[in-house]
Amino acid sequence: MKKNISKYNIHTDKWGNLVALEGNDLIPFHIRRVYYIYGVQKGVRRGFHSHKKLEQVLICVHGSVKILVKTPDEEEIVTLNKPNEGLYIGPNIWREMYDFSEDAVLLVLASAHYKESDYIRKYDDYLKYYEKKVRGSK
Ligand code: T46
Repeated sequence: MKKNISKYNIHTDKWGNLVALEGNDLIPFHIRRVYYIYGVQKGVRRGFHSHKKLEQVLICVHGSVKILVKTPDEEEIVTLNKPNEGLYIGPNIWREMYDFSEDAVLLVLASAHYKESDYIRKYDDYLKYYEKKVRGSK
């Protein structure tokens, strides 16, 4: 599964903390879009899709959230609750985000502009796409 968790350096001084992220370096792609999700109500589950090409790094800069990442072969639940920890999610991985704390702010760095045609939003379509494009190309 093309995903991994990175810990970023925190610059701490008497004035507080600073985390710096640079594209093509700590973030393994050129950052073309930044968005953030917050104010998610208790019990809400988001995501339910995969991307054909998009690469992203998810950082919960405040609060906590759980991320389910899965392929037809494996699945894992990652808890993000540190502002210096990023979860990289590559293409062709199904994701769901849930258990947002009330104060959660989920920051996302993305490798491309928003493009609906890059999404696969139905799980059945994802399974078919995965068989054909991912397994089929191995
Ligand atoms: C992902 C997870 C982690 C835009 O207009 N521009 C944007 O850049 C994004 C991300 C969304 N939108 C619109 C599209 C929908 O009308 O905002 C609405 C909510 O988007 P969506 O339902 O896709 O949100 P999530 O939380 O399910 O998923 C988002 C990202 O879309 C997705 O790429 O991996 O966060």
